[in-house]
Amino acid sequence: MIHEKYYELLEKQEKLIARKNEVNEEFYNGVYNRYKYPVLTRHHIPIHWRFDLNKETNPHFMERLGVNAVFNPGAIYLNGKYYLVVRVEGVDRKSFFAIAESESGIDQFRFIDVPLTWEDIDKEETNMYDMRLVKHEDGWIYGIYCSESKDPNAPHYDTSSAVAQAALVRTKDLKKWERLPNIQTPSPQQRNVVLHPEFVDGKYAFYTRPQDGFISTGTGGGIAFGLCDDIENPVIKKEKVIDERKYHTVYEVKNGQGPAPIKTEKGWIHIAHGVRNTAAGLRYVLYTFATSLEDPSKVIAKPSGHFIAPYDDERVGDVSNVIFCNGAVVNEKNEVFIYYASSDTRIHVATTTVEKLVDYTFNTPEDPFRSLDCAKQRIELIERNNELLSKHK
Ligand code: M1P
Repeated sequence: MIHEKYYELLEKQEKLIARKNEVNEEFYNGVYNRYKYPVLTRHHIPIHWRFDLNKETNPHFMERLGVNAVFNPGAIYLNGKYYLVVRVEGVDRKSFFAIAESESGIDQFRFIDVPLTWEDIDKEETNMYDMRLVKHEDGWIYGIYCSESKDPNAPHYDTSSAVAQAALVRTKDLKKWERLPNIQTPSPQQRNVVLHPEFVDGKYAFYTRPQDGFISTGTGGGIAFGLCDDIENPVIKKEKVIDERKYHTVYEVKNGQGPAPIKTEKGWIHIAHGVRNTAAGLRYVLYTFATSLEDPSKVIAKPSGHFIAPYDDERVGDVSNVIFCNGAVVNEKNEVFIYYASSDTRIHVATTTVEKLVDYTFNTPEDPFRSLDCAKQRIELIERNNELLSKHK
């Protein structure tokens, strides 16, 4: 017999899922819209994924397998629908992947089927997260995710040190997934690895993030580019850093490619995250840059500062002051949906257009890297505006 509490919770959840989202009119920057509500929270996880519905085995209707957070989704636009491969973190701290679907891309996301699994080829893999979904021109949809295991070289008393590697899966229909071997690179650890959607010089091309520590990138860091001959046995022999960390920028401590870059007439637009240190800990923001259509390892434009930073309630969560993005899609109207998570807790969307992303990325001034030069940059803008204003008095 089904517990009556189930129907009560279901009704409440259906109201939450059906709720229409609205542009947050208090926020304006001309670049993108923010929305009033997150698109997914842990309250969207189906009730039967968390509770045993049977009144006999669960008389108090207790949550048996709780969910702590939903964040950092990969995204894809397929057959007119928006799909997120969401990082779902159980209360046991382990993350797994689950798919949520929406008709609009801004609201009414609903988890479908069951959480994703595939062949278990690595018994040391303990945690998995942050999938980048890439529709490659070879016809497959690839998922590149972070596969985390305990550091085998850590002394026995160290129960925290971990190793991060880039794992690879692929699918044609988001239902049946094939697990391919982990991607090998010259770096001891990898996170934020992303497949470029097109062949480059006839090879598979990846953006990587060389790092020699699990949290700190150590002597590594920066967004790198590398080629791979065989996707079924993925080895990247050479990583070339194309977007470095730099002192006193929003990407001073570390950075990482977000979703696969978006192709436009002027270049590939990249959305990345940058991290800096503060007295309150690390602060994660998003920034953009563009690479050349002829050579996607060549940066040709880079606006200064952040593109999306934690705003209002987004600042607070399990890991506060974090905005992270590994999923964005473009629909047939050239509308762009950027799925970002705030503070490792919930998922939001920001919408813009390809035209606006290009304008922002190519026409926002570059970072002059020094305060006095920043002040001069701003004075130039003010003076140009004052001249215009005086003509229109
Ligand atoms: O907690 C913030 C983010 O930290 C990591 O990002 P990075 O690899 O750049 O340090 C990831 O674990 C990410 O999932 C997380 O949101």
